[in-house]
Amino acid sequence: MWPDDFAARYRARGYWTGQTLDHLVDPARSSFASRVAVVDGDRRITYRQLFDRAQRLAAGLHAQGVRAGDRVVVQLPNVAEYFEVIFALFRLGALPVFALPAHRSSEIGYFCSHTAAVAFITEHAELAPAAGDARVILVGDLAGVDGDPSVLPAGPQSSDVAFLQLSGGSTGLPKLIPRTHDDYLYSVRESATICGLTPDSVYLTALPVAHNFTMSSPGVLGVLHTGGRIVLAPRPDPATVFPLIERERVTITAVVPPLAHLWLDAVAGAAEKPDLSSLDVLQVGGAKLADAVAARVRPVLGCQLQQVFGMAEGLVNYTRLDDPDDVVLHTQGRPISPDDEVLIVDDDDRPVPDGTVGHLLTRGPYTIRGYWNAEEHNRTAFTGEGFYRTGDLVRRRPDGYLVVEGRAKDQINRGGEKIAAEEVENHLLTHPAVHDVAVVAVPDPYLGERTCAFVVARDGTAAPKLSEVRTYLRERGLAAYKIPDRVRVLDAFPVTGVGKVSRRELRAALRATAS
Ligand code: J2J
Repeated sequence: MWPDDFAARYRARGYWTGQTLDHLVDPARSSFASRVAVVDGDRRITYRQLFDRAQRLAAGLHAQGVRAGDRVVVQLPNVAEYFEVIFALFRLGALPVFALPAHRSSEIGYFCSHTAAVAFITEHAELAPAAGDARVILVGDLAGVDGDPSVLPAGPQSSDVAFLQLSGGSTGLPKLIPRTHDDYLYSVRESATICGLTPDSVYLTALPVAHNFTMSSPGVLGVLHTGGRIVLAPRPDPATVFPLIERERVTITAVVPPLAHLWLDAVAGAAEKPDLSSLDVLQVGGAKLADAVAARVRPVLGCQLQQVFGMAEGLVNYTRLDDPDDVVLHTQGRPISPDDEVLIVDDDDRPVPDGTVGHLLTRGPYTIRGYWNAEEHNRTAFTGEGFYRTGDLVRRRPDGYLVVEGRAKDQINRGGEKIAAEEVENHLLTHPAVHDVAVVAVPDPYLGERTCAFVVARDGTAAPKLSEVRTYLRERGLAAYKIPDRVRVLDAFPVTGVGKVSRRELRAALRATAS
């Protein structure tokens, strides 16, 4: 948590207002209670209906024993129930732990046990065994969880942790990110302003709704804060999304670079063009957007591009809607807050001049000071002064805008989906024929990066082939996006001067054999 003097400053400057997330849908707060908040297929749910249902669900969960501070692993696709669940949990002061729909027994088992979760809410009955002691509630059974809201105890404090978000991670086990009501709401409110949201905004949720980008930049919470409307897309493919944009007159949506690419190609190649005339803003973030793709957004889609460089740990950078093309097409934006402190440093933590690539460190009013229950990891993930080491390599232009130039963390960014090399390596090390393994990123024209596992076989055994590796990891319950795209067998790994596996040399070897 933030030291007292920082917390006092963030309150004094009006960043932390004392509000809690459950108030976003409170009809008493707003003039838009009768307006539609969420569209899910044929279902149209007003703010008041969402609020009432969340209250009743909160009471039902309370009757089942869910209490303030309890953890509840939430794994829901883009469905209306997601909102009922999170606002019920916010009301109770219980902490959603946001799993992704793609997560399987390995991840779910870890989230449930690591957080000692009391419940696991999912649409995947087959994942129930992974939940351990947590009570499993299937999405179809949620309607039956109901109670009388008048018996609910008082809600949470704004300085409390509101939920645990997932870190992209670079270590063996995923880290959990504790975000408070105060800090998250600040980023949501400012994001809504920066992204020009109004009560007439219609936001299409194309990415998974629980991802930090979709949730808060400005995302679904930004829309609810402003009184706009959320349209849930079950899938992000053009055939699903374009008719929804047309029908619901969507004004803003958020995608990762490969999706931007796909949508652009679909529109450019369509004999009969979809009507995307309502779309004002296409936000692209999660991974580096290629200049060539950025340049096509306005000519092909007829809308404004906004680049978003954010992280679930906090700091979010945006290009602004009135920025010149030079900024929008070639930078990843600048921070939300005047109190976002950004340091760009060399390998010894010494600041580098503007224009020089260095490690991005940051602290501020909505950036965490530590992961949840991870004291040892926190000692290296944060500086002594509380700056978060993002692991990103960036350059700051004289105008203050950031350009992402690469990454120092052992992570693969597969089209916006983050994979911790060590997590996959640890799974593969349990394979009987694997002596050693290193998972690295391979450049890919569509996804930006894919993964390659370099394997050294155990003496006297044949190294597993790609198909075996894939089956093995799937059976271990790893999410599909983390399963390597390629496997390379080596006799030994190249090592650095200090005896560590040289990922740089492995990547270079891949490039050499690819050309
Ligand atoms: C290059 N790399 C980027 C970008 C994120 C808004 C938008 C995205 C996220 C997100 C988010 C990038 N160009 N435009 O939480 O609120 C890489 C960086 C960063 C990591 C964070 C949000 N945008 N990245 O992607 O927690 O490496 O958050 O540190 O999933 O994604 O990943 P994540």
